[in-house]
Amino acid sequence: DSIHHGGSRGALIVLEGLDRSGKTSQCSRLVSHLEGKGISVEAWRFPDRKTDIGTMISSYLANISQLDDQAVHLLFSANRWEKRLSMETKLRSGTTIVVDRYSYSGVAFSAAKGLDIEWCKAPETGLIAPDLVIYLDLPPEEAAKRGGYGTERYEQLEFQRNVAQQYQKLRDSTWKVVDAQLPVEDLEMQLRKFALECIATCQKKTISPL
Ligand code: DGP
Ligand code: NA
Ligand code: NA
Repeated sequence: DSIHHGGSRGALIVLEGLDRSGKTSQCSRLVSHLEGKGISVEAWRFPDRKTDIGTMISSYLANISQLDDQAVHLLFSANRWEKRLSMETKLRSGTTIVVDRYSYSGVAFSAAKGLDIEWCKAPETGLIAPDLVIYLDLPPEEAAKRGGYGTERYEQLEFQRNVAQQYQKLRDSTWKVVDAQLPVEDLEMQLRKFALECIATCQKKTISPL
């Protein structure tokens, strides 16, 4: 079921974790490091709030608009779908993409509201499968201590506990689970190692769908 036509390609590297697990800063550190090595790489994030769908998501997260749980789930998914083709084009052209959140956030955050987990996974089917998933593991209590949460909808301890449980269900043996309580530099070194290994080996693998 391959959608790859040969040649060297970039890797799709996904960072996942609870809010305040340090993903965003680790993503930019990793991208800077890879750039410094002369690797063609881009930093992406989901939700991508710059699109029309992303604007709807953003106002939902800010509690400016209210939406049905199922409707917003599908908006988050559509926000990944609207970027799928450009993602594939980038990867094929040899550019590695480091993405801050992906389908696993989609499933974990919606399932944490009580939506059926299989229903949550369904609209993600067919998106590009990551070559590497790195999970920044942080107890929700520790995340809450990190200067407190912001004001966005999901940034509450009880909800984040539930999200952590959903992530546990999604994890498989291919995920690299890293201790987000390590000093940032140590974390950074681990991420570099995993990313470089992935970039070197993914050349032999096809780009395939989730
Ligand atoms: P961020 O911009 O990474 O802080 O993400 C915004 C919030 O939205 C954060 O609490 C995680 C949540 N989120 C990210 N992706 C999804 C998704 O696909 N579905 C749902 N329900 N929530 C998501
Ligand atoms: Na957030
Ligand atoms: Na973030």
